Amino acid sequence: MPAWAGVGLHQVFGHKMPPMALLVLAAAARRCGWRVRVVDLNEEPLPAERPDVVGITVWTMLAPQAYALADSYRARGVPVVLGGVHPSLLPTEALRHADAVVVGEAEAILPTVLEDLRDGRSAGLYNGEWLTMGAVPPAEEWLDLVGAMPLTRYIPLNTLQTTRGCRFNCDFCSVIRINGRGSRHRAATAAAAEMAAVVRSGQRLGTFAYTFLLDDDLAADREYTGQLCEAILSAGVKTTWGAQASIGFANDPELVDLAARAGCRVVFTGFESVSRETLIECNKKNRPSQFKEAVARLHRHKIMSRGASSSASTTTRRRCSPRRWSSSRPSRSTPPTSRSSRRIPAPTPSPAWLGKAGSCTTTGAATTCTTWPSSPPR
Ligand code: B12
Ligand code: SF4
Repeated sequence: MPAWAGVGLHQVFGHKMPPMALLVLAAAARRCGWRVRVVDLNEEPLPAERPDVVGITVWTMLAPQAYALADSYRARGVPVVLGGVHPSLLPTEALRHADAVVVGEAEAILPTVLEDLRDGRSAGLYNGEWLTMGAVPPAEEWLDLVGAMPLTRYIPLNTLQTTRGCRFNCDFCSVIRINGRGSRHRAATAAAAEMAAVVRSGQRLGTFAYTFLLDDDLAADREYTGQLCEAILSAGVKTTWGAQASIGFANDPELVDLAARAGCRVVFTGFESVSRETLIECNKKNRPSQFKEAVARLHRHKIMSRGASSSASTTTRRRCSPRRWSSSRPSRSTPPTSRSSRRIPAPTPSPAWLGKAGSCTTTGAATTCTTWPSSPPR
């Protein structure tokens, strides 16, 4: 993982986590016989050893560092594969700095890519595939790799991902382009067992028992979230935990109560704006009029609410007052942008796994995608 530049969430809030993409991919590579090492350049120097193949995860904000790193390895004759959000969206750009680029989720295709690079060939672009969460290597297969990393600066150390995908389609977000529409999840009992293993491992390493779920929306499938909380309770997992969830989570009193009993202490919500017009403009389904009660409900259950908001729009800037934000109601002075013919832009070139992508239309509060798979495989 390339080192991050500047001062962001990473430094400001101390939310530093082990690089999950590299951990699960390392576990996938081990399944087909590779010896692996996961290196986070935020925490350790570049190893002097010369690997057979280098894989680098690339987010847009890390792309310059990632490309420079890739170029330096290739200059030494080491084949490089790039993957992650940024190369998935701009694969031809990434391919200028790599021998191979994987678009989308990589667990299924990685063995082929590694074999090709080992044998001195490459197809250039490789298309990932949405797997069921059951096929994603669980924590038991990568926890030893976390143990081998310099851990003292990771807070939280304990992370896991129980679901992939999102049922929404916010304009500014890349998640459904990588992980698809809908939500796939690990069986609740398996996820609770994984959480227990992660916590045990973390405690062995001397960290405090807090676990962060990397899932994009813990409210994506509330029935599943309920089952997960029940499973955590019946497995007796001793941890407090935090998660990201859309506002629907806090609007469900029973679920909030259950989650609190299962150890939930922090919920991150993308409120994004207190202006309904701005939210409509970016295809976000939140209703600012609900924010105050939603946050109050979380607080009543001793769950901290942390919210992201955007400053990208003039409406947002104008209306966001730190004192009034949770109760402010937008006026109807700015007409919302018409959403009637929304299209999801496909990456270039359009990879096969996005072949099913098509047009999404929004009517009122509902978004319907005609050809995008509404529920990826479970
Ligand atoms: C956890 C997280 C964080 C943590 C990071 C902890 C860490 N060290 O990883 C924290 C909270 C610190 C964080 C911060 C930020 N984040 Co963040 N974060 C996430 C989140 C929720 C999960 C990442 C993750 O681990 N996913 C699980 C892994 C398994 O999925 P994955 O990374 O997609 O990997 C798969 C494929 O992409 C591919 N792949 C990935 N890497 C590689 C490498 C190779 C070689 C190959 C072959 C394949 C491959 O295979 C993997 C397995 O299928 C994602 C959303 C998401 N769903 O991914 C956003 C996300 C990565 N974050 C995002 C953003 C924007 C940010 C911030 C800029 C927010 C801000 N405004 O400050 C900051 C960045 C600060 C900085 N200094 O750069 C965006 C990135 C968009 C982009 N274009 O790159 C995402 C996608 C969220 C979004 N809604 O769009 N984030
Ligand atoms: S709800 Fe969150 S994860 Fe889903 S599309 Fe919107 S910003 Fe992305």
